[in-house]
Amino acid sequence: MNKRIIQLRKVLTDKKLDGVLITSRPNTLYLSGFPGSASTIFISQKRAIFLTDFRYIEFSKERCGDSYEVMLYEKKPLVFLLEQIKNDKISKVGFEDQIVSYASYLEMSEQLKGIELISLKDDITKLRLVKEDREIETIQKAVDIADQAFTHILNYIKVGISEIDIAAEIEHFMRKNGAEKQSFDSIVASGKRSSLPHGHASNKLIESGDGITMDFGAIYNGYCSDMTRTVFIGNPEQKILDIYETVLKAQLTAEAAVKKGKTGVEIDKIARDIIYNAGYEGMFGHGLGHGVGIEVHEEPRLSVAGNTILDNGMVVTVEPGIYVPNYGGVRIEDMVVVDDDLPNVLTSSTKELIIL
Ligand SMILES: [Mn+2]
Repeated sequence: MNKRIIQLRKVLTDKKLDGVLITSRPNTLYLSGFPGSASTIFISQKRAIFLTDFRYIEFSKERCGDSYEVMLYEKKPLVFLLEQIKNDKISKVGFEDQIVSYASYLEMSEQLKGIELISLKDDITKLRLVKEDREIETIQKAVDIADQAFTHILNYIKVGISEIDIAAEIEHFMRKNGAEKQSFDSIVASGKRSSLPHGHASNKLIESGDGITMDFGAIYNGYCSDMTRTVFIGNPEQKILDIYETVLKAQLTAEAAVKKGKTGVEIDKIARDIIYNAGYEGMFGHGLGHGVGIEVHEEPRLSVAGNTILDNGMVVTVEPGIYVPNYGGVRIEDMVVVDDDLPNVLTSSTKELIIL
């Protein structure tokens, strides 16, 4: 954990700040390893203070007591903090302007009297972009749990059960196999509903001929996974199988192009060109992928707005889709680690056409 504090202190130097105040859960978890809510971190060149309330004091000492002065506040954390740092000559403090609500900002300003709050912009996000080996190992475990759930669900899906049955079975399986919880509400969209890119599982029953798009992930040790597969049951129409072939081609081609030095825009365009040239222009209305880590959607983005230059150790999804309104859709999603040449594909579930 010390390494991350050191990195943050470089940000302090670069931005001429006396300290930073971190209050969002993804960033407090990243900087301290403490997974609970109700924590506030203050880091200056001299001090690293971790504030929490009585519910978490013991656990947080265990988690980050080596790197932080772990302190218990009783009422207002920032009033307490100000008291702790009053002799430290702190006047300019960075805060998470892209996350903190306006109401919280006003409260911070009120409570931190005499301190000027400065926008950190994406300084913390940048620290989280490239994953350490240990983080990638943890993410791989989260990915493995989801892969196992996919294998399991193939034996469970049958005509007559509902989308909610499938989502509940996936989630139950993941929890029983090591997941803290799911990364997000599972998407199960079948038949015509599969044209909804983010169709949450409904009461719709699975019918013969349906395509079933399942998008889900597990959280393991604070890190997320995210995968999507579309499978078919009975005798699907040739038209949807052709769509599957196009999405698979786009997925494989774009995935193989992910490497250090490319931008998200470039990778997105590879998949988009394949899909549009096959006659599905306008039917791939989302970005190709996104970073995954402590948050299931984080930087960098693989999309028309993804200007970050990819670097080794970044973890991203590659998830093209085609959605034909009132007909159906297909999406295939893997997670990969950016490398010098071919990416390290973390997701191991087959992408070959599956007809149950
Ligand atoms: Mn995703």
